[in-house]
Amino acid sequence: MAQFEEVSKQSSQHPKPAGLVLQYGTAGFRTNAKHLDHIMFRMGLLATLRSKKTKATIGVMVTASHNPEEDNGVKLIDPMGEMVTPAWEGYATQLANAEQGDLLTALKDIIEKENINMSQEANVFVGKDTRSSSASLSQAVLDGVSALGGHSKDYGLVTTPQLHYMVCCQNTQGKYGEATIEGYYRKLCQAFIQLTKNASNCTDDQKHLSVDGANGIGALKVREMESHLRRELQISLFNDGSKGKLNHQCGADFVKVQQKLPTGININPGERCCSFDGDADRIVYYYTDSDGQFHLLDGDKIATLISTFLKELLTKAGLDLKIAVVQTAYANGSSTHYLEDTMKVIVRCTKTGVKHLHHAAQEFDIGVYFEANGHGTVLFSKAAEEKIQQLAEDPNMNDERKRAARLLQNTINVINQTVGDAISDMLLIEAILAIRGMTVQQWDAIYSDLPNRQLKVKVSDRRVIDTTDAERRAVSPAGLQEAIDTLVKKHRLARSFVRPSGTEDVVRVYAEAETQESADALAHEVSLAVYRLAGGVGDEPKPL
Ligand code: G16
Repeated sequence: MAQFEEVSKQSSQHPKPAGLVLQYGTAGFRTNAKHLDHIMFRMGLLATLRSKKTKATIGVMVTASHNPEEDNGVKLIDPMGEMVTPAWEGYATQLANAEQGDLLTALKDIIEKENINMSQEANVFVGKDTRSSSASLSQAVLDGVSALGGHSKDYGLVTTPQLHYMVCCQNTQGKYGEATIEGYYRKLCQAFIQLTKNASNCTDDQKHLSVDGANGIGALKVREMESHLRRELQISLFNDGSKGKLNHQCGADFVKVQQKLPTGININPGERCCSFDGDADRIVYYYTDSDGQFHLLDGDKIATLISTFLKELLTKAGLDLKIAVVQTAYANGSSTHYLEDTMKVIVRCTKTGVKHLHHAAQEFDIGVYFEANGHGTVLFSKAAEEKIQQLAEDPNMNDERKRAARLLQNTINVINQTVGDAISDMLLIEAILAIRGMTVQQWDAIYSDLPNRQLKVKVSDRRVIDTTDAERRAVSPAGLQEAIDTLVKKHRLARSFVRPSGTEDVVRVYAEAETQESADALAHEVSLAVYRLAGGVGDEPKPL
C-alpha cells in the first residue's frame, strides 16, 4: 500500500534510537526533548489512526507542561476533548517502542486489532507550547499525520486546554463553541461578563488580579484575551516569558510544592495572585498576610469554593441535582472532611491523572474535579444542562429561581468542560469571588489546611513501587507500606503515601500532620524508607 511506503520513507527522517524505551505516563510521553522526535512522528501516525477509527477529529498537543524547559512531551486528545482512552495509551506505548524496522508491523497490528478502515478520512488538530523544542517536534507530528494521508490543522502556540476545546467544538459541529481561539475567548469572556453583572459594588481593587504566567504559553494567551474582558478583570501579568525561564522558580507546580511565592512577582500583603503552569492547565491562588506569611489556595480550596457556589445556586434554583467532588490522595485531609462533613457533598478519590478524575466526575449530574496541584474543572451531565436551561427559559418561573438558573447557565459557559483550564478556572473563580463579595482571605478561611510536605526521591527504577487503593497504599517493594505505617503512627493527625511519578523520573512522597515540623519530619522519614527499600540513588535524603 502506498500509505505504508510513505510511512517507511518518512519515518527514516524521524528514526528511533535503538533500545530506547519510553512509557505513556500520567499525561502522555514526557522526557528530555532530544529523545522525542520519533515519538512525535509516531503519535502523528497514531492520531491519524484514532481519527479514522472514531471518524472524528483528534488532537495532539506538544508540551511537557510543568516540567523544565529542556523536557518536552505529547498529550493525545480524544473526540470530546477528553484524554485518549487507556486501550489507545497501550497502542501508543507499542508504537513508540517498536524498533525502526518493526514500525510497520506495529502499525498494521493496531489497524488489524481495531479493524480500521484505511480509506476513511482523518483529521488531526495540532498545538504546541512555547518550549524551544516544540516547533520541530510539532512538525514531526504533522509529518506523521501526512505520511498516513491525514489532514491536519496546526493551531500553533496554544494552551493545552485550548486545543482540547477546539477538538470538542469541531466534533460537536460548533455546538460546544466555535473552533477558533477568538471563539474561545468570546464564549468564556462573555459568560464571565454576564456573571459579574451579578456582583454589586465591585471596586477596582476587587477586580484586580496578579497572574504568574510561568514564562509560558498561558502568559501569551492572557495578553491575547485581555481586551475581551472589558476591564471587568484587570490583570497584572508577571513571568510573561520576556526574560525568565519556563517554570523556573515560578508557575503553579513550583508554588504548590515549595509553598512560597514565585520569583519575578511583586505583590502587596493581602493581594490576590494566581500561578499557571507551563501549558496553562493548572492554577493555584495565594496571598501573603501582613506578617509576610504565605497562604496557598490550591486545587482543594478551588474545588470547595466552586462546589459551595454551585450548591447554593442549585438550592436557589430548586433543582435536585447530584453534585460530587472528585479528588486524589494528595487532597488535604481538611478539605475532604470539610466537603463531606460540613458541606455534605459526595467525595470520591481516584488515582492521580485528570483522565481518572474526569471519568469519575462523569458519573454525577455535576462533577467538580480538582487535583490538589490545581488541575481540574467541572462537568455537567447533558440532563443537568437541559434541566437548567428549561428552568432559565420557563415563563412561569419566579424571578429568584430563574436568576439562579441563569447564573448556572453562565457558569456552564465560562467553564471549559473538556479538561482543567487555568484561564477558564481563573475566570470562574474571579466571578464567584465578585458575586459573593468575598476576599481571598475569606475564601482561605473556609477551612484550614493540615500542614503538609511533598518531596521527590530518586531511585534506579521507579517502577519497583506499585500502589493500590487510589495510590494510598504501596504493595511493593516488600516492607515499604509497613515502614510507612509505623512512621505515620509517630505523628498526630498524620497521613503519608508514596507513588512513582508519571511525568518525572522520581518517586513522589506526600505527608501531612498536625504541625509543619511534624509533616516535614514525616516526609523526610518516609523518603528515607523509599531510598532504602526502593533502590535510592545519589545521596540519602537530608532532613528539611
Ligand atoms: C500531569 C497530569 C496531572 C498530574 C501531574 C503530575 O500534569 O495531567 O493530572 O497530577 O501530571 O503527575 P505525576 O505525579 O504522575 O508526575 P501536567 O500539568 O504536568 O500535565
